[in-house]
Amino acid sequence: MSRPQYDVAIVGAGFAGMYLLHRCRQLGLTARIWEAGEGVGGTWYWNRYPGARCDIESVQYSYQFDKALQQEWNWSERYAAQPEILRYAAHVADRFSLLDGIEFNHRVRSATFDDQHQLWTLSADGDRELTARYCVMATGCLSAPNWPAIEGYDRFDGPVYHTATWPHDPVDFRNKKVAVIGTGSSGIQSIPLIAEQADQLTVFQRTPNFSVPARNAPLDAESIAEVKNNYDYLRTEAKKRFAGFYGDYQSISALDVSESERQAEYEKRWEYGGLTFNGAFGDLLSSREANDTAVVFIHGKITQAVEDPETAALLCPPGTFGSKRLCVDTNYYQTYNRSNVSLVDLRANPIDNINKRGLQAGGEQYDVDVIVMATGFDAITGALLKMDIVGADNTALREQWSDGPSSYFGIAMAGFPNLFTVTGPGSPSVLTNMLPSIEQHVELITDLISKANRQQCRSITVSAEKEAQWWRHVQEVGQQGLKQSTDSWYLGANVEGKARVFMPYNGGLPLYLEKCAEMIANDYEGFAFL
Ligand code: NA7
Repeated sequence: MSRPQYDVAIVGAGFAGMYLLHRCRQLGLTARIWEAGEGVGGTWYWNRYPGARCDIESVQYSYQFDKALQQEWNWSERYAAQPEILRYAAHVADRFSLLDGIEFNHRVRSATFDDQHQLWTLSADGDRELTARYCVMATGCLSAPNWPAIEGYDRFDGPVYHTATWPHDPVDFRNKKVAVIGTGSSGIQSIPLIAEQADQLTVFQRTPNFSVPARNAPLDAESIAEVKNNYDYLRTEAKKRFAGFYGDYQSISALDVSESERQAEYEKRWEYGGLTFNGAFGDLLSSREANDTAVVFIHGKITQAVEDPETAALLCPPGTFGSKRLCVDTNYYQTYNRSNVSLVDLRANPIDNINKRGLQAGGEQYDVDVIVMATGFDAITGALLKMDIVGADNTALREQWSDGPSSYFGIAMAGFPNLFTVTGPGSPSVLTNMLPSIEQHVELITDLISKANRQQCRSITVSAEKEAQWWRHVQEVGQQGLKQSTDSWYLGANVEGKARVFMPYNGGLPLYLEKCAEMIANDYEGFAFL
């Protein structure tokens, strides 16, 4: 087939896929989305576990490409819960008439480049195929669930749920003995709510995480109006921040203030709630000594909150503050004071197996009715590598990335003409507010495609040399600061056998935007239009 069905095939109908479809249409490109789920929303479609909530304030975790949309939508809470985010996604799909461009229940199994005709063929179950000149993977950074290799899932008599693929009907934990495995953000959000319902809850923790209170609350009309009146300014300010969202950030060193000033600053931020705790001092992630002051402060808070000293000690993270994404919770530590909640330390007692009645850890049997896997994701590369992606000259992405990923600006790879990734490895992605980062990538990718079309080109390729240069820079900035010092999903350390490479771009959003602007100003340096 020499003529493709569409200009652009898009995989995924999350926030990236939806904006891609809209932007393609605005630019006069024909586009089609294939989406595995039955509705829009991407990661928010799948992650329906109790307590699932955004950790960035909702007024910032939203699209900005359309001023009217920004003005008309009203968030009800400081941190939107998953159902509200899903309603927002559905509203966007409806408002921009996107649904007729999306085919749901289409899980893409493979994407293959046809060298002769310079087009991509996607295939999904049921022998369905789609051809397009360009293919954009809008598959998300946190969308391939991590199922740890534990023996015996199928032997358990009860249900095993994963937070990342939660059932659509609410799960009833009443009168149930429940095991939760994992204490990352998903565990920390769901544990307090499961504990309120369940008869007994046993939490199996391998590594404790740092968590700060969300201080979530309803948003009043006045504060919404204030944001809306200043949106342009606030969005511009956000782009000047390392993590892409505005807030109260200080650049001074934690070591340049007195002990009492430092405590007062931490205390103020603990009371305010949320991720701006990270902004207390400018060197928390670059100086070990400064970092230790935050560690000691949070350990103190945990020890105050948790009555049993042994449990409190287990909940205190031993490592670096902020080298993993800081969690934001509601009543997490206090939950361990409930008489129906207990904590098992998997470092001392690793899981032996899952069995008919529950699970065994450190030789001890825990009988439960339900198991909840809050074990996270095969992050950033997982969703891409689950598909068979084959580029020019039969090059498989899995082979190209066997020692770890590489990419040009996180959006394209040498050897894979006409293929783009939204927030791929080497993009600021998960280290930033995802929605604005997604929008920026979508605009860059569709501008590239549009330029190729204007020039009547059939292919866009990436220079291997330029990609290698970008990737060296990604690794260089990845080494800066303390983030590398901890095993995390940024490094692929949470998935057995995964290559250890710092995957997101750690240079900060402003530097990334500056580099993008340079590349564009140099006539899209590194890209060739043929
Ligand atoms: P995370 O943050 O990756 O957390 C997963 C948790 O599961 C974490 O505590 C892991 O411990 C634990 N885990 C993973 N594998 C195992 C095994 N084999 N045995 C025991 N425990 C295990 O995922 P989340 O879904 O909570 O959050 C992901 C992001 O979503 C979050 O950062 C926010 O951005 C939103 P470990 O730390 O690996 O020892």
